[in-house]
Amino acid sequence: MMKNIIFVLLLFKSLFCTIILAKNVLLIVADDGGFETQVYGNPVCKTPHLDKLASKSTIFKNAFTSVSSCSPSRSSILTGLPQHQNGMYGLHQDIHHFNSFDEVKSLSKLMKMKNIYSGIIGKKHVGPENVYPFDFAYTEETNSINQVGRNITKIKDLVHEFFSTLNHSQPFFLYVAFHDPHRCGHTNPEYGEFCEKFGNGEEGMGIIPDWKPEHYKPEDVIVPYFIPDTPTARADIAAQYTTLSRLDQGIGLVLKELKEFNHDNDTLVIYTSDNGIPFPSGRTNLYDPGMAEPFLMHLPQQTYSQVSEEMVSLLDIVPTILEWFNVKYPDYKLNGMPVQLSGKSLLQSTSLKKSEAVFASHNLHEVTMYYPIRVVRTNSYKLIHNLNFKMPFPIDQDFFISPTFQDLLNRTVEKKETHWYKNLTDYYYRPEWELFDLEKDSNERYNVVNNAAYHSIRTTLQKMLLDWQISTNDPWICSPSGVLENKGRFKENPTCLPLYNGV
Ligand SMILES: [Ca+2]
Repeated sequence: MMKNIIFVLLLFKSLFCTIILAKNVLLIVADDGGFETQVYGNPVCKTPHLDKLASKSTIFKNAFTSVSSCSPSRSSILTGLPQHQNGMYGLHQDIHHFNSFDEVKSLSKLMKMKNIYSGIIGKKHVGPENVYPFDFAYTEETNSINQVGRNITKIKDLVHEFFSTLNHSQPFFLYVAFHDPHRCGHTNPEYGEFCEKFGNGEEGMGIIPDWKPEHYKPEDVIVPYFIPDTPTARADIAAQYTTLSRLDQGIGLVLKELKEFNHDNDTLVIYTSDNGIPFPSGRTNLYDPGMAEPFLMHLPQQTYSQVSEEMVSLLDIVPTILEWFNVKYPDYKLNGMPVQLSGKSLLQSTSLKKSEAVFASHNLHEVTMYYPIRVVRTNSYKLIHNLNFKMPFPIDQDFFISPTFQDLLNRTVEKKETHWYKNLTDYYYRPEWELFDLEKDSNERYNVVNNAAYHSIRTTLQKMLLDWQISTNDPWICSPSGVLENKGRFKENPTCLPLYNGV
């Protein structure tokens, strides 16, 4: 009896403390970060600060982005809406110029409306400003992206400044968006393929005082199944690891500032990445190397680590943070259609319960790269719909010039062994539908969509995907075999009218 009373008291104390203290959010997002960490099973790449965070976090093993492209993913993280619903169909910068719809109620906008102090440090890459306002902002819009996204001493100082300007009665939402470990050979080749030399103290590289670069030998790196095992790719991965050491040490500095300002016991901390790593089948793809993401969630005063196998989406971040702040998602319409969040809060996710599925939606990356894809993924299966399947899969400028892809191109042209699990022809030309049995084929090698044994699975997944597209007002719902008519006499009954185009 006494034991039970003590247990109830302890439970009450724990809930009470959580209710009183739980008021802030720190969201840390890596740029093109993957699973090159001990916590996700890579013993070579040294990431002690992420490991430390993981030791007191829920480690999600089945977390997925809804789109494997930077701006679209960041817009989805900050709005809880897939790219086809929030309007950020491709990259935001320069000629690409994609933006979310003006009426979208993003997280930072909702935070401002509720008088929660919002800050962004690092890569913003979304717009327009009126949809994504922050009270405290140091981003590529007004600074060098390498300074605010890779110079971890500068990032530490900005986090310090954020906390110094904070009114302590005010809750905060701080979004630290590192630019590491993104490639930089396309824009700043002088710093190496992954900017792994930027700030390393060598002549002409500048110095980041807080960074102690880790170096790796190409022969020591772990080559994932989707990357060709060649000396070139190994050197590329070794550079990526060095940049990851800067990200990891930067995260350590941010968390140290959080502690020094006494917010380590009242802040929900989430760590994830916007999209897959910049290698074949990774970024801009919705195969698992492009879609699966690291995801750690630390609750205030959490002192233990636990693993969750639950299927989670980066679309779940907005519902999670809104529940955390007890903010209701507003009722409103976008382009005349009511808006609902399709994600779920993860605050109750500690019981290892399994969600049915996650969904993904990709349209472009760069403006020239129109290749819409829709995906549903369960624990056991993945169904991919390549809407523009008759077109070769497009390749972005940054990835094109990378050593790994150049090596792959050269080896293919010269008819040499590629040491890759695919060939370029299959990579470029994909069937309209791809279905993978992930329990037997976790590397997504064998498309079973036309296998009669999977007919009912295919039908079920197609129905789930269609339902999600309807619930998220996907304008591509009839593509590629029909045209959606939803105005005039079709207003009350939107219909896909057939094109008879043979698809
Ligand atoms: Ca990215």
